[in-house]
Amino acid sequence: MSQQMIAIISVYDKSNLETLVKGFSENNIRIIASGGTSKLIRSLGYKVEDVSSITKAPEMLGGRVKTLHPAVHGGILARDIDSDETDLKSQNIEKIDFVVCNLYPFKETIAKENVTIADAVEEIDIGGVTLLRAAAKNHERVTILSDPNDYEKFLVELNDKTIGDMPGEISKSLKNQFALKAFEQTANYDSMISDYFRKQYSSNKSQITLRYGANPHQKPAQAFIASREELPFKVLGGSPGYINLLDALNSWPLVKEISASLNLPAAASFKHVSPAGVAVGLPLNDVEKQIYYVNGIEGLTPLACAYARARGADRMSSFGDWIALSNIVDVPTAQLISKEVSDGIIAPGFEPEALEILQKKKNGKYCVLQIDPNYEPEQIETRQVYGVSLQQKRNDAIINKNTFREIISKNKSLNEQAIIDLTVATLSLKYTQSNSVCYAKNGMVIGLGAGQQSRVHCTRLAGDKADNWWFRQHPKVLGMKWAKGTKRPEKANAIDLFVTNQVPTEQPEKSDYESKFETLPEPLTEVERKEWMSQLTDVVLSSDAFFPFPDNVYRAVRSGVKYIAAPTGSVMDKEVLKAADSFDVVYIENPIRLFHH
Ligand code: 93A
Repeated sequence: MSQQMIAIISVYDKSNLETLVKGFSENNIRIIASGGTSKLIRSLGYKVEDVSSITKAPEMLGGRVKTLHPAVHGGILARDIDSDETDLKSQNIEKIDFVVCNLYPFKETIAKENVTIADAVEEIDIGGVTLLRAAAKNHERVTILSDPNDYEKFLVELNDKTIGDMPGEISKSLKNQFALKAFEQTANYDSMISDYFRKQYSSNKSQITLRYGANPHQKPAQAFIASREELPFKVLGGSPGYINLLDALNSWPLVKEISASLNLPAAASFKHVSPAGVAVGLPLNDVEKQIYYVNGIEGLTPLACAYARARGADRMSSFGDWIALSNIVDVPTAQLISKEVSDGIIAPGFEPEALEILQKKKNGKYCVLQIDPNYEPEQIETRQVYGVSLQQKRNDAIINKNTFREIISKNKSLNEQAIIDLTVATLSLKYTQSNSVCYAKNGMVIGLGAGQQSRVHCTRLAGDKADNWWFRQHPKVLGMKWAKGTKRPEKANAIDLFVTNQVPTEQPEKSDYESKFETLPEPLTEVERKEWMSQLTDVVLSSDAFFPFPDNVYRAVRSGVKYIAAPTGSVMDKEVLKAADSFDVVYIENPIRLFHH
C-alpha cells in the first residue's frame, strides 16, 4: 500500500463535504469526483480530478453516465489477489480505497405535487447505487461512506495512525458498519422506486390504494404484495378498507383451515379482527333455524347453514360483520347475507347469481373479495410497530383431530362431535386476538372471549356469551311477540337485555325496550334460569394458552363444558387437572400455544 490512496466522491447531498475533503488532502489521498462534486471541491480550493481523468470518457447522456466505467468499478471491486492485480495492470486501472456517495433524492421528488413519471425516472440513481453496492460488496478492502454524518467518525480513524499496518487504514468494524449502512440505503432506495412504480403500473393488481388506515386521519394507506404480480384477491365489489383487509386476511385462512381439517364447508363472521362467530355446515334443527332467522327458508345448503350458525352465534357482535366462506358462494347463502347488516365478504368464488345479489348490497358498495384458494403466503411475515420491524415465521400450525390425542384427564372418552367442535374452537383461537378462550357446540363457536389481559376474564366473557346463546333458545325467547316493524338488530339488542337479566327499569330506556314488543315477555325466574342452564351439556372449550388457576375450570363447567383443550405448562397444572377430574371433564393437552396479535 505504498502507492497513494485514492478516494472517489460523488454526492448529491454535499453537506459536510469540506471537512471530509480537508481530511483526505491532509492525509495525501488523491481525490477523484463526479461533475458537480468536483466543481464544488475545486471551488473550495482543494485539489481534485474529474472522473474522466481515469475513465478517459466524458460524462454523457446529460449526466446519466458519470461514473459507470470499468476504470471506476474495476478499481473499487478489485481484491488484494494476484489475478485481480494482473487484470488491473493489463487495463491500467488503479485501486480505489474510499468511496463517498449519496443518492439522487428520489423520495423527495415523488413527494412533490404534479410529479410526472418522467421526472421520477430522471431521479433514479444508477451510478450512485452501483458505487454504493460495489464498495459495500468489497468492504473488506474498501471503505464506503454513504452518510455525511459519518464523515467525522471516519476522519478520526483516518487520522489515527495506529490502526492496521499502514497509514490510512480503517478498522474492520467501521468498514463493516459503513458497508451495512450502504446496503440498507440501496435496499430502501430500491423499495421506494418499486413502491412508486407499483402504484403507477400495477394499481388494482399488486397494489390497491385504501381510503385511509385504521382511522380516517391515517392517510395515505395502501395494500400491496411485492412477491407476486397480483394480490391474492380480486375486488369484485365495493372498495376494501384497512380493517376490512385485516379481517379478510385473518378470516380466510381460518375457514380454509377448518374446512381442510374437517372436510366440511366453513364460515366465519369477523369484527375488529376477531371472530364473532365461526361454524361448519352442519344441518340446523327448527329451534336453531328460528334463532338464526332462517326459518321458513327452503333449500339451505351446507354453506348456508355454516353462515347461519356463524352469524347467529352472537348476533349483536356480528352486526356489520366481515364474512369469510370456505367454498364457492351459492345463491341460498348469498340470500341469507343479503338480509344482514354486513361490511364485506371473502370467498374463493361466487356463483353468478350469488355475486349479483351481493353486489347489490349497500347500494353497490358491499365489499366483495375473491381469494385465490391456492395462494400460500411467504413463510416469514414482517410488520412494523412504531418504526421497528418485527419478523416471525407464520403460524402454520395445523390443527386437526390429531391435535386432540393427548388426553390427560381420568375421563378419556372423546366422540366425533367433540372432535369437530374442538377443531372449530381451537382453529378459531388461532385467528383471534389474544388472550382468548372459546366455547363451541354443534360445530360452531357459541362464545368467544378475545383480547382480554386476564385468562379467567376470557373464560368468563366467553362463558357468558355461551350462556346467552343458550338462553336465546329458551321457550320464553322463542315465543316473544314483537311489535310490528321491529328490526333484526333491535330484536337482538332486546333479547340480549332479556337473557342477561338486564331488562331496563328506568326511563327512557324502559319505554324504549318495551316499545319493541307487542306483548311484554315475563322475565326468566331464577328457577327457570337454573333449570335451563342444567340442560346445556357437552360443550367444548379451547384456550390459546394454559390455565394458570382452576377457577377457569369452575367457570367453564357452569356453562356445560365437558371437554377442555389447552396447553399445559403452568405451575398449577395439577390443580387445574384435579378440578377437571372432579367434574369428570375430558381434559386434552393441546401441544401448541396459539397466541395471535
Ligand atoms: O445518473 S447516474 O445514475 N449516472 C451515473 O453514472 C452516476 N454516478 C454518480 N448518477 C450518478 N451518480 C450520482 O450523481 C451520485 O449518486 C450522486 O448523487 C450524484 C452526484 O453528481 P454530481 O457530482 O454531478 O453532483
